[in-house]
Amino acid sequence: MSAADDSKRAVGFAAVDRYVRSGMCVGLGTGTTAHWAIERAGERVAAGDALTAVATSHATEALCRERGIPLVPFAGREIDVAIDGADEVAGDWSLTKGGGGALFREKAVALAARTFVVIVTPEKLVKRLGAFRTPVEVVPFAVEYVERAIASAFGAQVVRRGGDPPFLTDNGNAILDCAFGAIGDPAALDGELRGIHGVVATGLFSNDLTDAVLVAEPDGVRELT
Ligand code: ABF
Repeated sequence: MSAADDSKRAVGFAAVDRYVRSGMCVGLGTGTTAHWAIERAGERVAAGDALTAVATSHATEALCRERGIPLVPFAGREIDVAIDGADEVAGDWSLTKGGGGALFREKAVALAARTFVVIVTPEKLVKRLGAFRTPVEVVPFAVEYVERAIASAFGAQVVRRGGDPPFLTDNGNAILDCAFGAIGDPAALDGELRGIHGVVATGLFSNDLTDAVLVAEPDGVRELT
């Protein structure tokens, strides 16, 4: 296993060990770091824990099934804790998420969870969001219209189709990746973008969503305060 995998494993395991009590319903995220939280949850189930999970993507559903973690529908019951990675974590704990295209369901689960735990490796920590392009999920029927609206409001160089080749999300929607530069007010920008007809969601997570941030440091897992 690579050093990066070791770090991601450590922080994924720590999130489950510190925040998931027996029998909880856990929102499980997408990506290579959240992968290890799923692995740890699978170990807990194998040891007899009656955990259940809500998955944030088809890929996460598949891995949960492989690991024997019972899945419940998103509306099925209260989510006790959600654990997920991020593309950027700003100093105020606002996030850029959705680099893998799962942003809508990730945000739905984070909003519904009593506690939302973010697990990252150190390079994800930034002063302000924006170096990573902001994913914007759009209904395909309106994608050209939304592209023009964003270009008109922020400049033509800001927006490009997400994915190479462009892909559809688990919800059947398109992704636009937007380079806004340093983002001073992620919540305000999220609201402005969602005001464009056709935009379903953005990868901008306001800081009030994040309850804990665990970082895999070389000498162990650090919990930000
Ligand atoms: C998911 O995983 C996405 O929101 C985010 O884009 C991605 C981070 O992936 P990784 O943990 O592999 O860097 O949380």
